[in-house]
Amino acid sequence: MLKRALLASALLAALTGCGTSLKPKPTSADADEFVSELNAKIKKDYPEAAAAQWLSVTHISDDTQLLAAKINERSLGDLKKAIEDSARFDAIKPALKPYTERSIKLLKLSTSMPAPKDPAKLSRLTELATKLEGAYGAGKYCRDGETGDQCRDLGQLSEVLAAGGDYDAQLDAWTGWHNVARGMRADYQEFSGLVNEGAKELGYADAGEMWRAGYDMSAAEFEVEADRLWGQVKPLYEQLHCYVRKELTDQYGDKGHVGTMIPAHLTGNMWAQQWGNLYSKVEPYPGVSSLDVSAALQTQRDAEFAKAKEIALANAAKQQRKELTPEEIVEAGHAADLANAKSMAHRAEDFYVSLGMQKLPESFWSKAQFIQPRDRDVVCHASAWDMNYQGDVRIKMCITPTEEELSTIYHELGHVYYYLAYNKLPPLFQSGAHDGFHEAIGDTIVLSLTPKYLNSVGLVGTPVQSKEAVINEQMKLALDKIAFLPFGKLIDQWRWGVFSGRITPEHYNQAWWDLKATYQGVAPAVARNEVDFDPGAKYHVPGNTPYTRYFLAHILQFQFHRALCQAAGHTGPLHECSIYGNKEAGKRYFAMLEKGQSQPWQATLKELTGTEQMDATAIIDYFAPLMGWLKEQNKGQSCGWES
Ligand code: X8Z
Ligand code: ZN
Repeated sequence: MLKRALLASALLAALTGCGTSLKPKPTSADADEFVSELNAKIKKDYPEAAAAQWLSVTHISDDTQLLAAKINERSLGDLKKAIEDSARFDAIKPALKPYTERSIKLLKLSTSMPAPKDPAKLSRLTELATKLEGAYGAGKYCRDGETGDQCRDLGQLSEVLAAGGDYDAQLDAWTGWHNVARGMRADYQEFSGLVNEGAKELGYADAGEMWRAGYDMSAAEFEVEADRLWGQVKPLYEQLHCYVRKELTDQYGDKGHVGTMIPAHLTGNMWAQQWGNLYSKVEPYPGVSSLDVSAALQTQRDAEFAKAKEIALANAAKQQRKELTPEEIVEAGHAADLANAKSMAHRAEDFYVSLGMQKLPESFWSKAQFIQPRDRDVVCHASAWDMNYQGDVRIKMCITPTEEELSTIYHELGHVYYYLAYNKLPPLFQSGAHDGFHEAIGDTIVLSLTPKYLNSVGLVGTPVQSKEAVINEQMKLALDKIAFLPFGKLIDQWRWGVFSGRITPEHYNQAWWDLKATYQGVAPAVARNEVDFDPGAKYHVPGNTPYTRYFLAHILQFQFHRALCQAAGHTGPLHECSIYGNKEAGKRYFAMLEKGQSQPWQATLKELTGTEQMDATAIIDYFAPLMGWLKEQNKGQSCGWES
């Protein structure tokens, strides 16, 4: 059907080549038909592209990358053609039905990787995109003389940072991973140039403007809006920064700060984006409350290991053996990792089901990637997938038994439940109200994992009710949620600068660290230069995923939480609320998910929260107890930093 429409338009173009327009004006019914045929084509073509993409990141090889790049080339080419074709309805825009007009508008914004029309450039673009993501996924740090298994991947290097305590080992792990990204610099430069070209062909000033145009307001308005939200939360971050810098200095002496800034490799995280791993070192009231979810998860994993070894021993006994071979022990470890990862995912599923949502389909459990395979490179960065717009939903993770990973499972299932909820909509409406909504769904649920709830499922001990316990809990959460805010903002400040040409390749790295300094007050402890390409060490840069969505999500999730707690009839302080098991809250949440991006996000937000504005007062209110405490602690300190 669509083929016929495209053919007709090519014919018309030829007829009008002489300059006198013989083109009959399209009607609004033509536009309706265009959109309906396009939706059908997207639905038909999408599963193949998704399958190729899935294989290219769960089995990284030249072959899977070639196929993914080729299929992506075809999809982006088709998209380009469809967008061009839709331009014939520009002249009759006022006559279009709102549904049709919105569909055409969303079509133009449906990729963050707009492609140039030139076939050679399009082909090069998808080749580079696949190569960059593959390079990130397969990246390893080998010290002098190390080869093969001696080299460490991102997961292993991150463990060194999370453990903390050993300044030199952390610096080595940090530098090792960041240096992996050096090889991406030239490819990224070329890649961003091609994406920019594609955006300009669509009428945008550059790709950054195109990314900012996806928020039901002008790109310029969105930039102001993001700055406004950052202005609301910046004072919270400054207090946390001040306290953590002092604690690090107490611990590491002069090495605990770089001038007035926090050393990038001492935050427990490769990118200094979430600092939750510092909790045990900066706990306000040590010993008051037991909040160590990771320890409980590790215990569960150990129990799975014991079970798996027992089964293996029973099998060995059949061959008259009393001992397991080293290979059998590794196998048992793998089985235990998988069983434990699945049980963590079941824990998360249970929460969504308690809200009235469906159980995950059987295919989820058989087709998802839960743990890191031993026999091949994969992209471990967590993601959620809708493979076919009709129920084949998956996550791709390398789950380990830590609290951070448990939260990430809830995050990914938020995406999955969004997919399932809006699957009944036409494909062009199958997206988040805006991308920050998509990122906020699961995180909102994580805010309901209160000590009381965690205790009820055996993940922490009996909750303590005291002012000190509240401060501890809030500190733990703030190290992740408040610390993240400037990071969430700065990644795209950098990319927008690159796309607009304000940041030139000669200053890629300098500009990156300038932004890290300005927003986060974080600095590298060793000199960096323009051989380095530190932005490439963060997945979303080689993966070309816009990042402002996470900044917005960190504000929205508190807004959602406040609204859902209200719906659930919660009356006490917000941080005590868990919506577990509350069907009314679940109904309200699901109603939002079902809307996808069928209407401007402002309307969707209003339906859930009563307001059309993103607003940081919920996160500010939530952390009010901690902020009061931090201000006391920071009295007499000279807070802030010089960048
Ligand atoms: O990338 C993610 C998710 C997948 S959408 C795991 N997040 C950001 C990150 O890891 O950098 C979630 C929080 C921020
Ligand atoms: Zn996400």
